[in-house]
Amino acid sequence: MSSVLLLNGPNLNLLGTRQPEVYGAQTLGMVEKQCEAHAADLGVALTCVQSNHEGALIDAIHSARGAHDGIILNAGAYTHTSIALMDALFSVALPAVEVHLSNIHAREEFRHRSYISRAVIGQICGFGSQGYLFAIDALAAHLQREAKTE
Ligand code: CA2
Repeated sequence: MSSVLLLNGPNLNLLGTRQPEVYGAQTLGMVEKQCEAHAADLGVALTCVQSNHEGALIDAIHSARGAHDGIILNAGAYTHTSIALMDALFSVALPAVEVHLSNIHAREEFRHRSYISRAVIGQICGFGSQGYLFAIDALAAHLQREAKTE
């Protein structure tokens, strides 16, 4: 059984409470429950963590090394600013998938740049909370391919 860390960054604890037209109506708890069920169907153990603090997100990424096989990350607004989060992802060298609820490329210019993208195997954005399920599929398939070639 493989193990994946699902990490959500700043303000994503507010999901379902404001701006449902942009971020959907589901709470983070609902999204995490769906993700856990979907992962379990694929034989993946999912651990969900959310923090509003950059350092705590970095610590969680560091702790993933040796504890998890891969990372799914929605870094929120840190996506567009945090070289430190990008460096943390590079430092653990785990396969990671970047997720955004909204299509960041169709929004304001400042959301088009992602530092996270440089350190991940792929980015999924614009599909709302379903994007997390796509990310689980993509990462599970990647880990299976990796296991076969080992
Ligand atoms: O689309 C995404 O998932 C984002 O990562 C969400 C971030 C935003 O800064 C990124 O550009 C794109 C913002 C998360 C804010 O979440 C809220 C949820 C509900 C109510 C208010 C904010």
